[in-house]
Amino acid sequence: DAVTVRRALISVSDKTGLVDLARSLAQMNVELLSTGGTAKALRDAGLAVKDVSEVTGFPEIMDGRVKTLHPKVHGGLLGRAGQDDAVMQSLGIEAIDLLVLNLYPFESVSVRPGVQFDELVENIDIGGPAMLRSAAKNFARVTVATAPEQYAALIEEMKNHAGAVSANLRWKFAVAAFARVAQYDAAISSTLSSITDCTEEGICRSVFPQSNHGDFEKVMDLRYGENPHQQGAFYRDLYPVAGTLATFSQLQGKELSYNNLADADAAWECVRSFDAPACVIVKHANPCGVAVGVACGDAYELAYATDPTSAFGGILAFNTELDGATCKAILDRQFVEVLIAPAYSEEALAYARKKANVRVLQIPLGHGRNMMDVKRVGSGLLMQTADNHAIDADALKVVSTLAPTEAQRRDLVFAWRVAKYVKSNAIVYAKDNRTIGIGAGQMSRVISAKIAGLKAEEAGLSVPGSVMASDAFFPFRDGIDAAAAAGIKAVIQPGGSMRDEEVIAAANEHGMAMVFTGIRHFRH
Ligand code: 93A
Repeated sequence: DAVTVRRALISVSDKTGLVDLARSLAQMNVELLSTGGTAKALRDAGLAVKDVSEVTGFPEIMDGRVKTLHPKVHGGLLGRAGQDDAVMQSLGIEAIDLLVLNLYPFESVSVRPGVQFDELVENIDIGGPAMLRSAAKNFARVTVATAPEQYAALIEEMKNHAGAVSANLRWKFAVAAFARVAQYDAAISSTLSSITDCTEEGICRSVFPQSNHGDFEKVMDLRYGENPHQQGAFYRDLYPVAGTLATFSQLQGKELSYNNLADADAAWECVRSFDAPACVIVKHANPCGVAVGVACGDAYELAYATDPTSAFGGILAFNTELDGATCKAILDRQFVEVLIAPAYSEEALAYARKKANVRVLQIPLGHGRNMMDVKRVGSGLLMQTADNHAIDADALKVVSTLAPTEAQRRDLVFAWRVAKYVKSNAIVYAKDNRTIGIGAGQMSRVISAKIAGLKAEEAGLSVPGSVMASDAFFPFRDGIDAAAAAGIKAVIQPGGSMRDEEVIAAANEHGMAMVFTGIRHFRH
């Protein structure tokens, strides 16, 4: 009982993937209806689209507060095939078979520092959830997509069914739509309940909910926790953020463990912070090799070379499709716990199948970031907004006499990106877009620097000419002295120490370039 899609209403705040989706729909002769901003985006892309206001005969009013709240829209979504045909015909209500909608971004606006109360309130979507509910209730006839990650599946389904959508997918999407509305309303209610004082001067609120959202679903029980005597399970947000680990699918391999998932998250978050083809190898929650290349193959070779000993049994993540030759090179050479990539070539999958134990995860690339971090302490929770700061290469402040060269600048940015994912105290030595040595998790920064040098030596990599990133400021000049002795030529660090002057003087003495980021990336 697949239903052919003839007419679609598209109304999206997040315009990711919108044009591609609409183009595919248009190619399948679907008539497109849209609200103001969405219609404009589609017209700008050269697509034919009808305004909802033309359908309703009513303009969008009150700055968009009322645009789709109309019987022509809700009748079009809720009308039952057969049963409601007569009333629809007599009142000129045309059926809408597909609703593509994502809501006003209330959640992300609500955690933005300094957000004003009026803006928060304006981001409470009314028409969106109403339409989601109408479409989802009428899943017997209507398909409802609520997130860009669903578009590919929707289009594939329609292509395979001559423009129709199966009952199974309609049902799955309807359930997801109700979950989305529930989560959205929970976010509104918990945010508003955290506002302690609403005065004319502004609002006094905490970004943290009064109580736990608790909107998680269990994905699976794990064989055990971090250690075999502990029990473990993996839960994900009811509505996982696009691009994050929780959206993975496992294509083959042994059951995932607690540590696999924790390490996979570290590897994936690090690798997807790069635009160019990159490879990240993680061991015990730390990157032990990271490189950017022209393709996944050379990125892997360079990442591996940083620390071949630690790479054994590691978690390997790529931000591009993994090709057959690289997959073969990896699996012929080393033991791998988990492979992660946004896509795999047929040959890569064929090689992987020969090593049936290797866990192969596919995670669609996406720009979404988790907003909140949670850590258990005693019988309490520590909560913070996630460390989603991305380096702005143009905002680096040169503090040394010597300015970094172009190549050093590139390497500094690279090393800084890696350092963000290394446990503190983190020191990363890098050159030519690859790590040379990584010092992680030490209680003293100078020891981390020494470890980075030792690692490089162990791997037979030459440090002279490399750059160094430090996740937090140098409290003393000793870390700089140690790096200089190893041959480091440029340093990136937050700055802000009481002894910055002494540290900068040390850099100048050693003829090093030094830049400050003004941002710290502790990670524990
Ligand atoms: O302000 S609303 O609550 N009133 C409405 O009638 C309405 N209809 C759609 N918000 C409404 N929407 C939302 O507009 C959708 O949920 C979507 O997020 C957004 C798309 O607006 P535009 O197409 O103008 O960018």
